Amino acid sequence: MSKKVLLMGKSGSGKTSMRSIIFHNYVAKDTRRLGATIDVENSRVRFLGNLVLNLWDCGGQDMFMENYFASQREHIFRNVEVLIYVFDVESRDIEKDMHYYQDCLEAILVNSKNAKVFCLIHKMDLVQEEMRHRVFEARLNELNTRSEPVKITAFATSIWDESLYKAWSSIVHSLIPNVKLLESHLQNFATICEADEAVLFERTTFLVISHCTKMDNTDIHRFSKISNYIKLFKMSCSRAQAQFKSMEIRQADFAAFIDVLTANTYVMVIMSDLSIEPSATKMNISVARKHFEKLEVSHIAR
Ligand SMILES: Nc1nc2c(ncn2[C@@H]2O[C@H](COP(=O)(O)OP(=O)(O)OP(=O)(O)O)[C@@H](O)[C@H]2O)c(=O)[nH]1
Ligand SMILES: [Mg+2]
Repeated sequence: MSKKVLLMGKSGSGKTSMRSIIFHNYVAKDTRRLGATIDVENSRVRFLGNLVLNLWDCGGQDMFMENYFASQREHIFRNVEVLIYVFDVESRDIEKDMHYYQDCLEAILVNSKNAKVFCLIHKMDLVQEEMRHRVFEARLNELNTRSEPVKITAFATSIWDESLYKAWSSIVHSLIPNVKLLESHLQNFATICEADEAVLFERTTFLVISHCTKMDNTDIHRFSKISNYIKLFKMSCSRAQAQFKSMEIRQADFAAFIDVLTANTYVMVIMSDLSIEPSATKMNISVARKHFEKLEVSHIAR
């Protein structure tokens, strides 16, 4: 099952950078070497079970954009599941960006009317920290108005922090069929383990697929931070010719376990009841593997 994901936005807005970081193991500074994308670069990324993301990274230079709306219109805009439109927050020609964006929505409405639309206000690191919220809200308001009648989901992102993982986890989440079923099984698993929290990550990207939480936690960005840190750690391991398999962290008030769950996922289990032996938690993860493998193959990837 292949899902077409269009990545669009003006040249230099950061599309190939984010794709390279999330799906091709780049670190942020490597993206400075990227050249402009010529026409469309297609990449297929295997996800859960049979789910394959078919990413269309569309070069944003004017001559390519004009082509997408004219001679390549149907080819580009049909069968789209998700449109991700990337805006450079520092762009000096917002009117032109909006003009292309609206042309794009128009083409989507005709050719893929059920496509979900995500807007990323990108390069947020270039905006002063105390201004970010205000700048984002203003852009979001304008985008909501300009997108009518399409309902959009927007994120403030930067390749220099975990915000990129938050946005892409949400995008990927929207593409997984039967994600609610997966969530309910993860919930059961957490209850059986007596865990405070259980999180499912995709194995290569470390994007969050599903999570369940028993208690309030003050850091709402914790999952995307973990995605970011573990992905970087995995990459350091492979540079040292080692392979990341699992991790256990023990503090005075909690223990965290990260381990392989299925061929496509890792699970993280957070325990605050430290009277529960670590070996019991590891055993629970181990016996859950078969169940989640089956679930993934038979239900999730349908
Ligand atoms: N400061 C900052 N720079 C970024 C960010 N994301 C990407 N960049 C930089 O922006 C430049 C252009 O990025 P690309 O990813 O090549 O842009 P693109 O949207 O693919 O451009 P086209 O292929 O021409 O459409 C690179 O030098 C990146 O390092 C970000 O979040 N913050
Ligand atoms: Mg590019």
